[in-house]
Amino acid sequence: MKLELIVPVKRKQNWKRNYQIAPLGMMYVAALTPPDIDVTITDENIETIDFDKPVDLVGITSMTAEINRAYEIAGEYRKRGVKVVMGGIHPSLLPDEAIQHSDAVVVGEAEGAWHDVINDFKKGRLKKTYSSETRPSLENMVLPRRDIIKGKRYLTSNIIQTTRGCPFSCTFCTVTKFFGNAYRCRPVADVIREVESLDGDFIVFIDDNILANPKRAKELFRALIPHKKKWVSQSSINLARDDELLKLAAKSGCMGMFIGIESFSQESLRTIKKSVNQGFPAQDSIKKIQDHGILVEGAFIFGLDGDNRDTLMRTVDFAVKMRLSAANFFVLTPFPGTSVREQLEGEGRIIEQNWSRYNNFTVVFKPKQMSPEELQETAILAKQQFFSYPSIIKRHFTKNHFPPTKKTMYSLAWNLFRRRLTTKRP
Ligand code: B12
Ligand code: SF4
Repeated sequence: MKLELIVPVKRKQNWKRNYQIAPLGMMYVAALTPPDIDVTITDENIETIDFDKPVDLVGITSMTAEINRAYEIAGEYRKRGVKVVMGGIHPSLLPDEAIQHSDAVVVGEAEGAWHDVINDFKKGRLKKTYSSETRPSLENMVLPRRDIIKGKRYLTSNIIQTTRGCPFSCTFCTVTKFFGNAYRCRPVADVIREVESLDGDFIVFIDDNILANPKRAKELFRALIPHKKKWVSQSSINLARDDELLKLAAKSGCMGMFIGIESFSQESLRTIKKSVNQGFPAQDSIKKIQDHGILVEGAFIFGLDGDNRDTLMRTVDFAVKMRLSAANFFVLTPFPGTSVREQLEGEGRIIEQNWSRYNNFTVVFKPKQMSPEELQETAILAKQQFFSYPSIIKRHFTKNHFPPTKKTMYSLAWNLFRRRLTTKRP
């Protein structure tokens, strides 16, 4: 039996090729597939789908922004008589929609559900939906199938997930809805075994917040030290509030953290329930993390009810002043399943239902203090200003940072790449 797993991309973006990371979710689904099945992964980020390749079953993953393309792909296969199973974030949030375009939908994590799909398919009795009865344990997980992806075409395939779920419930975020409020951690020994199985010394830990349980994070960082890896991840800003944690992160090879700063307004943080950021000035925390040699890439949300053009452009000035190594000015996006969607829907403020515009760049709702057009222009201007040459120079070269370190040079290369994208409209 031949199984084809597909990662859709809504439009060809060749510039992205060498900056893509390998698709971990599909590498897990492949690893969960019984060994008698011949499984391949086709990732549209780096290759073209051959719809006429003979396959028995197709699995498609999708975030919201890619879902229209995912449905298109499903249609092509179904036209050829091939059964299609959909899974991942968007189909899990809206299974009733996804089943209109597929033969079965896996709601939630594949562990605990995928075996039933395969067994039922083999018996010719696919059900419409599948899901694991309980949240899968992260002990003794299978190792993602890195051997079947075209590893050399990615920036890296050393992607590891060490935790799932998030104890916080920020109103705009899908993570808690999908992976749950309980913070599940893989045993540190399992993670280290996976680290040891990798080639190369650079790792991306794609956890949503690698240190939501500081005791466990310290254990992980201590165990990483002897392996002398360089790594990046995502964390909450309270990394700065625990000196031991911060020192261990740096010592274990942390080069940079992607941190959701979201807003410098305490009132806005309150309305989006970003409790972990409240009550501490972000600037002190950022400085402290940077002083430990860890680069900070910040994420901000544009379009909160307290935002206007001036406050947003002040955010950009601030991000430059704080010498963030990079910044993302995401437009608030009411993804399905989030409480911000419920709120904006209730207030009749959603103006766009086309999922492909739900990409964190396009304005799909009516902001409170601006027109949608003004918010759109401000978000574009913010990127252009932040990635302008004067800003890049100011953020990377100071008297204290001379001569530039290898880390600074990586950050510089990342900024020059990001700069090329600032002229592109969504
Ligand atoms: C890495 C990542 C990316 C990478 C993806 C690269 C790659 N090759 O994977 C990049 C940087 C490209 C990216 C981009 C974006 N992302 Co993103 N991303 C993530 C992140 C942090 C991790 C994804 C991951 O690997 N998870 C781990 C794997 C194991 O989980 P998984 O993919 O869900 O797979 C499991 C199940 O879903 C299931 N499954 C998945 N697919 C399938 C398919 C089948 C057939 C089956 C049976 C099962 C199944 O099985 C897997 C094992 O259990 C998630 C957050 C998260 N926790 O998932 C956000 C997340 C998916 N991203 C999100 C968003 C919003 C975006 C962007 C719009 C903007 C942004 N914030 O950058 C863009 C969208 C892209 C676009 N074209 O516009 C949202 C999605 C919201 C939504 N409703 O779509 C998330 C959830 C973050 C959040 N805070 O809400 N992202
Ligand atoms: S934004 Fe970050 S802290 Fe908030 S719920 Fe999502 S993953 Fe958790």
